[in-house]
Amino acid sequence: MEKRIVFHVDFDYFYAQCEEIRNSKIKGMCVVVCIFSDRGGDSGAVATANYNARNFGVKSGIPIMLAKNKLKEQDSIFLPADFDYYSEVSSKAMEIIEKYADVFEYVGRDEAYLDVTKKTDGNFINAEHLAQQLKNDIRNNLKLTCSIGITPNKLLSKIASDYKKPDGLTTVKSEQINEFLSPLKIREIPRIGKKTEDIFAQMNVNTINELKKINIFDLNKMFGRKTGGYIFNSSRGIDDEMVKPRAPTIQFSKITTLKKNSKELIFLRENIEELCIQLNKIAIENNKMYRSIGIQFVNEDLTTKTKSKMIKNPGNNVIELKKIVNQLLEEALVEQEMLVRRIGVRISEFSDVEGQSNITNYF
Ligand code: TTP
Ligand code: CA
Repeated sequence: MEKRIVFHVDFDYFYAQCEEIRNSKIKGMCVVVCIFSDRGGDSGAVATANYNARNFGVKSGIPIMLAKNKLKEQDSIFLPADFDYYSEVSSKAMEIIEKYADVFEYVGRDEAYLDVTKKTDGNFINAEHLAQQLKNDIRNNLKLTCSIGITPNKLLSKIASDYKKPDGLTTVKSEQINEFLSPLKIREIPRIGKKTEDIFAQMNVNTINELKKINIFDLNKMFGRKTGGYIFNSSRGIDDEMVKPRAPTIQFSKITTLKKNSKELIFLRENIEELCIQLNKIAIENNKMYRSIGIQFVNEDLTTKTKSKMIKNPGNNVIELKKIVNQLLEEALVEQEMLVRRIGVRISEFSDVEGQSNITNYF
């Protein structure tokens, strides 16, 4: 395969950094973004935290209560996650980043792959300059920092972007692959989770260098050919997967927690119609017409139910939106046994209102 240069761009402590951008006063504090379970009080989990908070052992997934305990002596702030706002920051950043790529592959709100082989003439020095420009660009425009891995493939770039965080830039050229990978923990290989790590730990295999000593036949025997082959290749930094053009799916949504859990049509209708008004306003402000309309229930046990519909002609008329949403609501309530805790509306499949363009919101 021809030599390539691939970037993996990953935004640092993303949700918490977005909060710092919005309010620079909290920057020196321990910032913890929480997903409250809407049972009131402190029940729920930490989505992410800034590096100040991480120093005290606060990280994604731990209970909010535990995080509060770890930070009780610190200057700290606990904020509820604001996904609409993070999506807005993400979409602005992605719009900038996209311009630096020959091929741009959106992965999620805070990461993307870029093939930059042509743009850099396959030269790593040019690639480092390009990556530095990209970092400056999003810092100057959005005050957002990211970490970038620059290597010959997606696998290595993903590992490299994580190597020096936050605000990192890590280059691994073909001739450096061995030296770079050897000392790393096998867990650094994407998709190797705790279970696989434990299996290898029992065999006294902890680093990638040690992993490389296991031959392909044994790996295949342990994990099957597909995973065995993946582990064998990954530990040698081999990955042929191309950067595939992929843009973020654009959609707007609004969701609300109901004052009381309910499955009563009239009560739910009142709430969802209010969301329709807010959502349609956003479409109009962004000069967008939409073709797909969907609703979502989050039930009392936190399971979800969705219903959606495509309309014939794109539109952004609030009366039409309410009409379709009401139909969907009635359909969703047939055979609905559980009470609904949160209710939401989503619109997508956009086209520009004539003469206008530029979308700045997606998630
Ligand atoms: P990550 O990229 O894993 O983490 P991060 O951006 O917060 O930190 P860093 O890259 O500097 O290590 O996840 C991206 C976002 O996804 C994160 O800001 C919050 C969210 N998230 C959760 O909501 N729950 C989780 O368990 C994880 C891991 C992430
Ligand atoms: Ca990140």
